[in-house]
Amino acid sequence: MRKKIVAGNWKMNKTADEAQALLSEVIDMVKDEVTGDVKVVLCTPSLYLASAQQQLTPGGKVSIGAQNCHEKASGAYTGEISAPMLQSIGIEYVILGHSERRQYFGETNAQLAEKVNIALQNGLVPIFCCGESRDLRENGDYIGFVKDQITESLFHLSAESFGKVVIAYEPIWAIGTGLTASSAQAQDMHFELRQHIAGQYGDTVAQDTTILYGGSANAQNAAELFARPDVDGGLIGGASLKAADFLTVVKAAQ
Ligand code: 3PY
Repeated sequence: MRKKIVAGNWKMNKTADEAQALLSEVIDMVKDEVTGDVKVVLCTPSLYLASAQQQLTPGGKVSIGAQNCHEKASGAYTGEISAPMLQSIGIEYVILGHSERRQYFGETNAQLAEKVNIALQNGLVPIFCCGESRDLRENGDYIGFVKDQITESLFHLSAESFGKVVIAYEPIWAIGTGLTASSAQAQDMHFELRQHIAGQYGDTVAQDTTILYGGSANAQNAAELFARPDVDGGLIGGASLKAADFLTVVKAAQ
């Protein structure tokens, strides 16, 4: 079923004490001030996942997510973390294919298909990121490019498995640049992606797919972005690092 989700992507930020304080603040604020039906996911650095998970109140609106996992279940992959490990400490979500992972760690659509598989096999909800570069947006078939990312990493899934995936459209030109897609640009792409999904899985699955917008979404622009019919919430970078800003974004989605 299509859900409203606001996921914070903390990236490689916060010391342990800062992470604990931010998480407590967000949990308290969400408990006291968020009444609507919106799922809040905090994707912390992997080092803090276990303690973050223990800070949660059972049955609350907040869940914890990882920012990546390896495509293999276990083995000699120094420094990596696996989907079974995440599942074993109760983690529910995992971001896969963020453009920073694609750019700095060379992740490919084919590799991401494997990561999606292992995440699903271990009961994790993949937040699958896709998005085009600025050059492509200005000079190329950027819609086709993003559709291909989805085709190559997700369309091997059965409709049932696909239905468990959350998609995050994050134009690379809007990540860490302070530029944001206008709400019309976000809506246009989300609409295109929903059509693409409908072509593969049918209308019901497409309508039920949660598609988040990411890329400098913040307290100022979230309400306008989330008001668009095909934008089901956000994957939030910088604005998830301050509890008050993040809360404003969460409230914009309810
Ligand atoms: C951003 O908001 O810039 C992000 O990359 C979120 O993932």
